[in-house]
Amino acid sequence: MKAEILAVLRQDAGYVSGQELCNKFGVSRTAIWKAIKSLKEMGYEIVAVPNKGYRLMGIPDSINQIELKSIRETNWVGQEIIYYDATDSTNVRAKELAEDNYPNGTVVVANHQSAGRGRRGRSWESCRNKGIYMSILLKPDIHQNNASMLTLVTALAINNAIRDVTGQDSYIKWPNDIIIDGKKVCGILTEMSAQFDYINHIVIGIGINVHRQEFSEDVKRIAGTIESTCGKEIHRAFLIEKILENFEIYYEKFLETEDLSQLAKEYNSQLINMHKQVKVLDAKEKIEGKALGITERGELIIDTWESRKCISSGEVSVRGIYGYVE
Ligand code: BT5
Repeated sequence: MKAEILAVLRQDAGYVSGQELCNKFGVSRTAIWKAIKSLKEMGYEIVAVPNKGYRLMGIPDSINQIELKSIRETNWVGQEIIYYDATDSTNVRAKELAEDNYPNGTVVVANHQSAGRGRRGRSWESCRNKGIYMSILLKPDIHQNNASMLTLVTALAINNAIRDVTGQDSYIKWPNDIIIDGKKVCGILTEMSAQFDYINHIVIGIGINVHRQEFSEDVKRIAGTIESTCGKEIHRAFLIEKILENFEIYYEKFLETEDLSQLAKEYNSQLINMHKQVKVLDAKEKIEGKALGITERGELIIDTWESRKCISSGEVSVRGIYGYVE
């Protein structure tokens, strides 16, 4: 009921009477009072004025179920939200939930990860209270060869959400980063469990550096935070909600064709590598050239001296010739 009370208080800029809340939820005044007390203990500033009622004056930067449910406007993503104050990795938790038959669209969110994961066994620094660490569980009926495109679909959803919430320019670095001011502020890790001809589930892990924080020596060079460049405070739950809303839209477009034919143009307009010299790391052969955007299958087109090559996103990374981006 706490999420529902919050939602009502949020809708109304003025006071909401205790009686109105009792009637709405069919509970006693004491039950409402207790729920309000508990919300206050969670950091919500709620004033109570006799004969007027309750009014929401301030919200904490929480990303728990109650906060997320109270602002939820999605149709199916995040109908089930599992929150951890701390866990090892939200991707690991989401995979367990998949085994326990949690539904398509379940979202796992954590305020801290002790063993956040990147691709190829790399790690993801997950500072407590500073970032967003979350995973979306999907059970799509698609061909498994098409699953890697979901990283790009997610990048597009996140990039638009960041632009929307912060009002600043952010860009996609193919295939799985979001970049602001030359720094990586977000990474995506897509993992799949599949049979020979059938996908059991896909977990899309998203890590975003939101508030200013200290990174380790290793990561400092490339990592940045959203807040350090946008000059305003970001409420993490709002950003999560925007990402989930966008994800629903882009994912549904992807499902219509099982490729990026409807999304490639928009993706290319937000691609930081566009028309820049890049080199491909972790690939079998050395590839260097000018990036020309993505194909409808999400491959990066690179114009090398000899030919045009299409690189699949799978496990490779790209870098600028001199640094992480340029
Ligand atoms: C990624 O891998 O960028 C995917 C990161 C996905 C993290 C999310 S958090 C929620 C979910 N649960 C998980 O356990 N993981 C997902 P990759 O492209 O391999 O980049 C990893 C590299 O980024 C590291 O080797 C570092 O160099 C750098 N890095 C680590 N932590 C970072 C951070 N907080 N911000 C920016 N860069 C970071």
